[in-house]
Amino acid sequence: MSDQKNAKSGISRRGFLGTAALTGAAGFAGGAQMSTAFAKDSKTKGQSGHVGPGELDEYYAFNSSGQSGELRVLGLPSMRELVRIPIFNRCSATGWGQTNESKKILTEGMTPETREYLKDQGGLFMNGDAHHPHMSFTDQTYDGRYIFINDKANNRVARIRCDVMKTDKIIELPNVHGVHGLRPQRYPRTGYVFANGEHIAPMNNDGTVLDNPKENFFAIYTAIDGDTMKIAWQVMVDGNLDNGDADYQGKYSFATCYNSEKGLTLAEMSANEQDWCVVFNIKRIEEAIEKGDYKEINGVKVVDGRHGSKYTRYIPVPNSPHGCNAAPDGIHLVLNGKLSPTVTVLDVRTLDDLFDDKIKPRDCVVAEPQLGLGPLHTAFDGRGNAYTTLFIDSQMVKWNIDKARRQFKGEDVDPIIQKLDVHYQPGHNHTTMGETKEADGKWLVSLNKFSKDRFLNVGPLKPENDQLIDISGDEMILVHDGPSFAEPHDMCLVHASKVQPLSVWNRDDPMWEDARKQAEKDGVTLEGAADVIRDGNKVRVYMVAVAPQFSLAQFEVNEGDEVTVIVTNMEVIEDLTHGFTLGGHGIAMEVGPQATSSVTFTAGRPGVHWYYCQWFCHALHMEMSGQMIVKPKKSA
Ligand code: RUQ
Ligand code: CUA
Repeated sequence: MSDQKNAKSGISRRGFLGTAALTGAAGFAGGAQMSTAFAKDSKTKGQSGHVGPGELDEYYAFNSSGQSGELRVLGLPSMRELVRIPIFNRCSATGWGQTNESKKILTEGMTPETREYLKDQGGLFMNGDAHHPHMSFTDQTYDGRYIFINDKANNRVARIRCDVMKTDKIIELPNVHGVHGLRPQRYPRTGYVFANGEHIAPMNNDGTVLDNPKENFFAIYTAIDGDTMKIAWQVMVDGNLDNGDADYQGKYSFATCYNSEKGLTLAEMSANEQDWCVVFNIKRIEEAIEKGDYKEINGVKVVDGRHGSKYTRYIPVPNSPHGCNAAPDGIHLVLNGKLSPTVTVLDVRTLDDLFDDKIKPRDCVVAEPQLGLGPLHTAFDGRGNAYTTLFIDSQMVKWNIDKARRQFKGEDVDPIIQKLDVHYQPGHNHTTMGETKEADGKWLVSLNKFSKDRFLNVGPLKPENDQLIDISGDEMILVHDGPSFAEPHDMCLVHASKVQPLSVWNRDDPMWEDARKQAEKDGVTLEGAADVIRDGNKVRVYMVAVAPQFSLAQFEVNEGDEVTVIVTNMEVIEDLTHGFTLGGHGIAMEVGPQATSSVTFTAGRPGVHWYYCQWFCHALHMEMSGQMIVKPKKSA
């Protein structure tokens, strides 16, 4: 059955197998029997994925959007998209990347070098590659405070406040080239946010060193303080770093490595039969920082964690491992083989002995089941089962961790429970609450990179396909296809009870503290403003928005003035978002209920220009408008 369906994915199969054959990975065997795939008719049984009109979903799905650079919030199981949170992208609707409030967040965590580089190019990165969204933890489960997410493209990590569902911090990581894996510390709380540097480069990448990667190039692992969003420390490692996770005890964190060879070409990168998982000893690294056993590089304390270091251990894993997933039992860590048809399972209870040199790295391996071709990521149901995506086979494989351990010890037992076809080429997968001690084993989402024939043809750029799978029973049942725009990279499935967002902003929110300080200096009260303050050639226009009017129906400035418009929305009821769009000036911003937003621009066009509210807020929404009069230079 799976072969027929996978015939459609011939190109990628060949491509991927080409690599596997090249490296000999296809020959690696963990010893398991391949069980037959069977997919159940989705209508026959299982829990209902239907959420009727007016009903609420049981879970939030925080879905990274890959190269779109934003975070999408869906309801699960309905898979209805609820809101988009701009982060690394420029958002036309909300003015993210244009408002003074968002620009401050986008620029304050930049390195001086980046600020200098962007000086003549608008001052901002306009793109991001948002891969791994994860919620903050307290005591091994989600605490509803923040979502952290990485930007692989421009080396950044962002934090999203779950009370207002807006980004509030973005920092750039010095010394890092491509932030890939990202995970928050689970215990006692977050705590650290761990970020993997994927690409290797010279430590001081200023052009003085350009070659000999084996000697000169490194990858950097970063621990960020999730409360302050300041970098706590970094560790220099051998090889590169792909995905990562943290344990349930707060002692160790992990990263897979796929280019231990430090190669440049594909052949070089995949030459070794084994790469490794790097284990970081958090306490020892903290002691190193305390004792001063680090080098300060570009303002960051960098600990040497290369081979032989007491701060790290390198556990050999076949072959170019990708996903790195800690099981909710608090014991097992699954490393997904990618070019190897296996996953490698570690028992984290062995790690103390490994760091004390009482055992060898491979002694930490307690299972290595052969699952199928292209294992990328694994999710868990809290009942001892694991679900691994098989990219090349286009399948989800359900297997039992305990059985895999017994098989590894030589018992004649097959850990594979079921293989389900998914459509097509799955990357990440995620179970409800599956990365917490409260994993509830209800739903699984397979984030498939290709959709091929599953939807109406929309031309060469096809949607991807996020498939909902019922895992509440003994069998996986495919329930729903969810098309999505580039790229549903990863998601985090959080029970709705963990998140309590506000419906209107608090007036004392720090988001607009700069605007408030400036208003105080100008003798203006934001909450009742209808003021135009001139300060040389700077003009600050303060107004209030209450449906269906702005408190200023007109304001006047001179050509060439630097104009800042500060709008405060004084609605006290939910859903009354206003906006400020200035025609012909490329200016638009969202102003949420009880929020203040501001934007600064140059009045470069003499004449009459209308501004209007772009959020439909009232029967007289069309009338919610006003005029900016720009007096030409000669008459001014
Ligand atoms: S990695 S498809 Cu960027 Cu999340 Cu595995
Ligand atoms: Cu306010 Cu439309």
